[in-house]
Amino acid sequence: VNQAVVDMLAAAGRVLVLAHLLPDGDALGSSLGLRHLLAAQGKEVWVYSAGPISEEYDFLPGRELVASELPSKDWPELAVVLDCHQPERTGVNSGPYLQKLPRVAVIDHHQGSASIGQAVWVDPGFAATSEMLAEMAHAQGWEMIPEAATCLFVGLQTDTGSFQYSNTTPRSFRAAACLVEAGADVWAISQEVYATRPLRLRLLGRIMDNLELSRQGRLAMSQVTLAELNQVGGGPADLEQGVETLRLIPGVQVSALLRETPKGTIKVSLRSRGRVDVSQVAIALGGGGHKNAAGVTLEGDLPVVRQRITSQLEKRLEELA
Ligand SMILES: [Mn+2]
Repeated sequence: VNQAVVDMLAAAGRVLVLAHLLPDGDALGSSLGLRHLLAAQGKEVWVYSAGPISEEYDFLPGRELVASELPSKDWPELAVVLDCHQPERTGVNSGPYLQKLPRVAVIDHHQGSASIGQAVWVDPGFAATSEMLAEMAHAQGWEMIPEAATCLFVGLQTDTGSFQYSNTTPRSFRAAACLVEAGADVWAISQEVYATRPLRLRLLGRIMDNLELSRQGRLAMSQVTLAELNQVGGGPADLEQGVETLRLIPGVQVSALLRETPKGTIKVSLRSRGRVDVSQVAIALGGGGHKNAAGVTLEGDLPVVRQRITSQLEKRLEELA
């Protein structure tokens, strides 16, 4: 636990909490979890998220409190940036807003160094930002109300793939145990988070139709065009399952899913199992992530980007051989 962050949180009465755009379970779970922890201490908390939020997280306690507008500039005494450490990842407006605040704290488990913050706690050894918050709350003896426990559990559960990914450690299970003790209802949460939606299965069908296995089945590549996405309906969050499923194919060491965005860019989601570090590929191209899960957005036509990514990933596989 980072003492500078703890001190900054203790000193602030009005706190702005924000995470990265297109929030996943950990971004939202850690934001709302921290909100509940601080509110239980009598602090005023503003949770901000600029863009659309996937409806599967509608059940999170306090979801209705997430504002799509920033508080007036003199409102927060402190902003806490969660699950990312670059201000621009929190949105177009919040980036410049954060630069003007006197105090910013960062709590994140992604690799890299923070470009903002007077108190920075970035540790890729944690499976989730929610795990960091659970551990901090425990260490500080903060009251873990059931609402906070639920939100943090969702963050920990989703970022560990239900405690299946290699980022899952004894510490993750200890944090999970504390959260369940404090009132996180595992079955109720799992039903919400892992509900099977027909739309997602249809998209999964497209992804499997477009699947290409190469390098003796070690590399899995697939794509979704904007036309296919529009035809089936749904948004980026509906593709998550597909991204993960590619990696689960027996023998696959590295997988990539490419998707055309409405802006004309290509969003590349990379996954690996074992030794291949896909974050190196993503960072080299201007993206980010973890060893086994990373991503990058690139300009260019789908076939060109696909070729570029394929050759990068093949190179990584050859280096290991
Ligand atoms: Mn995370």
